[in-house]
Amino acid sequence: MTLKTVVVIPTYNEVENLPRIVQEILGQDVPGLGVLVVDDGSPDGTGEVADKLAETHPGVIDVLHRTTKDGLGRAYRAGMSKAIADGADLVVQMDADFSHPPTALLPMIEAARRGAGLVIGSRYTPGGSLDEAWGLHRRLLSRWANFYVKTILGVPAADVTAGFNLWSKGALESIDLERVESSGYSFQVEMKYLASRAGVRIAEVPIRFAQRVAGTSKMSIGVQLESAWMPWRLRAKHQGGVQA
Ligand SMILES: Nc1nc2c(ncn2[C@@H]2O[C@H](COP(=O)(O)OP(=O)(O)O)[C@@H](O)[C@H]2O)c(=O)[nH]1
Ligand SMILES: [Mg+2]
Repeated sequence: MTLKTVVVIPTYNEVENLPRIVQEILGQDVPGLGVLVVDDGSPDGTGEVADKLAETHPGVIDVLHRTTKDGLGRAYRAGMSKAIADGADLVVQMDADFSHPPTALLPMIEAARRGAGLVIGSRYTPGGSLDEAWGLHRRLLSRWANFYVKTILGVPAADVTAGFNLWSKGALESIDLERVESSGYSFQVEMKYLASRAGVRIAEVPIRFAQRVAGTSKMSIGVQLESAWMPWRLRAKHQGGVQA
């Protein structure tokens, strides 16, 4: 049976990357593959480029326009809900900037077919790696973030902060996206935590996480603060203790 797989790509000023990443995604030998771009009114015209791509690929590429930059977590919540409402069996989260290799899509889908509800495109499972261009400081920061989250929340995965994830429809339904609070990048951690609490089977497929190809990072200090604070909030909320 062909599963309908929708790759959700949140974009904010990714005009150079978007056509290239979409082309590479659709070049994968995956039946039933679609793309949903969630653009937050990018001033660089990414939304218009997405509309043109949707016009030339009807029924394969779709666009969700939101009016303002409203955070990665909120963009994903809207996009993933739409993908499920439109009939997706599997939903993939992927960045527009080529950090997440489209070649991993097939092995990730295979892992879902074997019964995983969440498949992480993982930098830290054996065989995974980071771009050699990443300096020591960035490597240590990423490792530290993973260790920090795992120590507080105990999520059973090697890469808890990963942004490249595949979800089955059933896993998303058992989490209930409406309950997810994170507006920014801590969405990634919150989703994995809720999945592990809901008993979702988690698998990891090793990836090489590449350096962004074009454009600039949208990581901000506000996003980092939310990410530092969210594990404590989640722990207080779900495991008793003082409500944060
Ligand atoms: N729609 C939307 N996309 C966003 C937002 N923030 C980041 N993104 C997108 O999320 C993906 C990851 O962001 P990126 O800047 O590469 O983060 P980094 O890899 O941690 O530096 C990219 O495709 C961004 O364009 C946002 O507020 N709204
Ligand atoms: Mg990036």
